[in-house]
Amino acid sequence: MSSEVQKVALITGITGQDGAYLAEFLLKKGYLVHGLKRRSSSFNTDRIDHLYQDPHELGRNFVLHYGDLTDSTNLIRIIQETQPDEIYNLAAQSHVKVSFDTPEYTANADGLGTLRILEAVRLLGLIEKTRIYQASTSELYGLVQQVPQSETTPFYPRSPYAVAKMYAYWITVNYKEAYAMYACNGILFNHESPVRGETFVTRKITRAAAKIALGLQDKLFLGNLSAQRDWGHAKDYVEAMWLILQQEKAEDFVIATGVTTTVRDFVRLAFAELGIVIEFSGKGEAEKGVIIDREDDRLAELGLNPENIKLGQTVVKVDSRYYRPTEVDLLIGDPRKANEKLGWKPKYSLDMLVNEMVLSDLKLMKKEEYLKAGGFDTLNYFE
Ligand code: NDP
Ligand code: GDR
Repeated sequence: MSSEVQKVALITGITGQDGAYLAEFLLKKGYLVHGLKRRSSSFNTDRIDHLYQDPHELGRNFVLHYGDLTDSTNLIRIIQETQPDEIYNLAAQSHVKVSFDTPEYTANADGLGTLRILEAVRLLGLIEKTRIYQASTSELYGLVQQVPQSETTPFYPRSPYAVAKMYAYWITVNYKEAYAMYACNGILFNHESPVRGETFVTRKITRAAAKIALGLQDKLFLGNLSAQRDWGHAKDYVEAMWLILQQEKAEDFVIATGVTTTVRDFVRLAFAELGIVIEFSGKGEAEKGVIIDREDDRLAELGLNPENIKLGQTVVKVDSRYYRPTEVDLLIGDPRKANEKLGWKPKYSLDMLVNEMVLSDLKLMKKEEYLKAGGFDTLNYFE
């Protein structure tokens, strides 16, 4: 054990994709990790169950607290009790499309929630001690004005989510300037992983591709196939969050790969990983993706039955219900500042990301396939 004092981190949104990767990352670095989780009527800790430590054990370094970003007094109490050296504010209603349905709640949690954290640190006299990371987003750029987007590109948010995050961005800058707080924005472009929420487009695609390959689903319905995103891996991006809080001076950073891909191409890549070749034809709502070829060696390698993959079958269709009232068409990040000042570079390429996500979903869906075929009698197969 080193003689260094153990650092304490508080992660809001610890049950989400990034919270889970960040918690694992900080625990490996020797941190005492506190996490804020919401009360829910069913278990919501799937992504962090492997990190759980029994509260009856002494010397725990992973502790969860019930809380909510809409509840100031709760946040003040938890920050007072935990006295964190670093707060990572990752909690948010993070779905852009859902923010059009729940704009007020999104503003409260994503916008005012950030203010509540900053105010709590200030009121508790922790300005000197506590560094704050705010989960800002490439959605701030919104309507395309220039590419690639960097720290100096103007914002033009295009959803209630992005507008709420814009408030959070500026209140973080303001508290840094007004109170000399160490408070930073990481402007992160899209990042994904096998534990990405199932309704974000990459995961929706990798899950459906696996199900279609196993004959468990016929079609995948998507919205705007032409949207372009700069997709990285969450594992790389949580390392950048940590690096942002280890600098001498608080600064904001863009974290991105610098490569952009259409949703359509992500679909092609995901199916190709399973040995299924897709071609798109048609325009707008009439566009569709059809299986035009099959790689039998790859199917055999993955234990897939070629009979489930029928040439000429339409597997992707457009459903306008997934369109957004206002869309963000093109995101490409310029990560040069992070490369130069943080020494940060992504280790994952898009191909590696797609490979990991597709194979992970194939494994999950195989379990579903066995269950469907054999009921609970097949469960011991997985032991
Ligand atoms: P997720 O949606 O996977 O996780 C969001 C987390 O926030 C969950 O733990 C969720 O809890 C929690 N949460 C939601 N509302 C509240 C609330 N009112 N109070 C307390 N906790 C709440 O998001 P990601 O992990 O993907 O993203 C992390 C952060 O980074 C978010 O702020 C997101 O907006 C931002 N971001 C994400 C990017 C990405 O590509 N992933 C890119 C740029 C920014 P529960 O599990 O109970 O729902
Ligand atoms: P995004 O991610 O809105 O960029 O926000 P999402 O995966 O939801 O959408 C990416 C693009 O794909 C298009 N799309 C679809 N999206 C979804 N969810 N479902 C569909 O069926 C579908 N079809 C096409 C979308 O229109 C969009 O253009 C994510 C979130 O993690 C935010 O919290 C984060 O701030 C940003 O990334 C950076």
